[in-house]
Amino acid sequence: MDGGTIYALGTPTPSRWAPGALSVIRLSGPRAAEALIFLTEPHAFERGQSAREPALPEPRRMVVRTVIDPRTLEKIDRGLVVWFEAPNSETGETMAELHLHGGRAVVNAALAALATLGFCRLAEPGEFTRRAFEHGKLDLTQAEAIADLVYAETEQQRRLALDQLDGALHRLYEDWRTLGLRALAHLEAAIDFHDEDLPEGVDEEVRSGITRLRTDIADHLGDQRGERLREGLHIAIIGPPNAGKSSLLNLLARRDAAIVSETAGTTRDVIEVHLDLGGWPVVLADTAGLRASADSIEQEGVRRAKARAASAGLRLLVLDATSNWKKAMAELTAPTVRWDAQHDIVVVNKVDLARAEGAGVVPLSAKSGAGLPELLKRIERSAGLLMEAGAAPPLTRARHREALVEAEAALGRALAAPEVALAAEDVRLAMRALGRITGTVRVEELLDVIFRDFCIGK
Ligand SMILES: Nc1nc2c(ncn2[C@@H]2O[C@H](COP(=O)(O)OP(=O)(O)OP(=O)(O)O)[C@@H](O)[C@H]2O)c(=O)[nH]1
Ligand SMILES: [Mg+2]
Repeated sequence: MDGGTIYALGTPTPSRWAPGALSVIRLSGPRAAEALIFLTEPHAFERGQSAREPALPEPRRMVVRTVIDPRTLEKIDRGLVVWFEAPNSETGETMAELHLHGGRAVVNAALAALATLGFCRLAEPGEFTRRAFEHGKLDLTQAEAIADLVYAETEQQRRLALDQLDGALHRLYEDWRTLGLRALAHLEAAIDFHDEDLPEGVDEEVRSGITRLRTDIADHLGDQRGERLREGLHIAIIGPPNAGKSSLLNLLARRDAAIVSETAGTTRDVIEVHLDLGGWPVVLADTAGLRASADSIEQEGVRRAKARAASAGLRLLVLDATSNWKKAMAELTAPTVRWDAQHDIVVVNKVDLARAEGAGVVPLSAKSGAGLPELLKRIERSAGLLMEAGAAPPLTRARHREALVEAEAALGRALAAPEVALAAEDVRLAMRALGRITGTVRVEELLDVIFRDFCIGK
């Protein structure tokens, strides 16, 4: 990659069946404004350089122009164009945009016209965002937030991505780094001033600062909200055979995702569907009925059901109203399966056949749909409690987690270090790990991976 002028279609590639009303082509780089002149001023390209000055509209002001092929002077489309002067643009470079009609022929002709100029090239995936990072317009967490925003499917995912784009995570990690660097400065001062006899261990005040920082990082690591929001909250439907678990999955998914039958022990594998429940992204899993069985396949199903119950963020225990469901409830919750009384939900199904009352349980008929609104409300409430708790921005990526684990361990070593010089080295390592998250330290090897994440229409 070089610092030349690049261009790309910023909107999805129009297909024959679904052209868009609009397509936007973006340019970035030193000759972006020049390219704009050549595509909008007849004969400017032949005249060359001298055409630069007069024809440019005011920066940041959209104007209507006929877009032409600079060599043949063939008209391509009429659209809106705008340009931005460096460094006041998204990438920090001179940028231009062509807002054209969204047909395939229009877009192809405009892209071909740009290619004939000879001094700009198609951008690599993610190159615009990469340039914004390189010019200090974004840090790495914000660059990742752009990808998250583009891929956000639910309201809550969108909010999380937007907070991160606004710099919520950047501020958190940079504040920590500032605290760590301050502690490091103290440690280094101690080393410098005690040339001959180094003080043993770390000064009490610095020690408590490092301890607090380490605790904050550990708390942040224990917080699963962000990952749940990006990947979806895992909800496991569990319960005895034949209670209506698969029926409930199908009801929530609004399709026949799982087989329903009166034969107890129908479901064996874990069946997953992805849903949006009240703005929360959810991965809902139907599981095998929990019972002792001689059938080895069913035993494996029960093992998987328990494993899923243990790993899920939220559990729906489905019981059969026509059975002794209170007894089943007592038997099936902890220790048989993991149970979190504050968030997990007991559903008593088949209330069209038998009445069911009990504190906190949700009566339901998966057959008629009665009770579904109340169940949805309860799921949304639990999901909200699980994901919203706490004001600090949540951890969102495995990449961040890795660096934070490293930082936390290094701070732990610093606290146990027998000598100030060793402690300082560990604090320095911890700060380097934090710096890797935001991109404050050299991160070349990370960049390609991160920026490849988002490339619309590719
Ligand atoms: N009357 C009535 N029947 C229901 C209701 N929900 C499910 N059933 C019936 O109960 C039987 C079992 O339903 P499933 O959804 O397959 O139950 P399951 O819990 O997935 O069963 P396994 O996979 O065998 O563990 C089927 O015959 C359903 O039609 C309900 O609300 N009312
Ligand atoms: Mg089933």
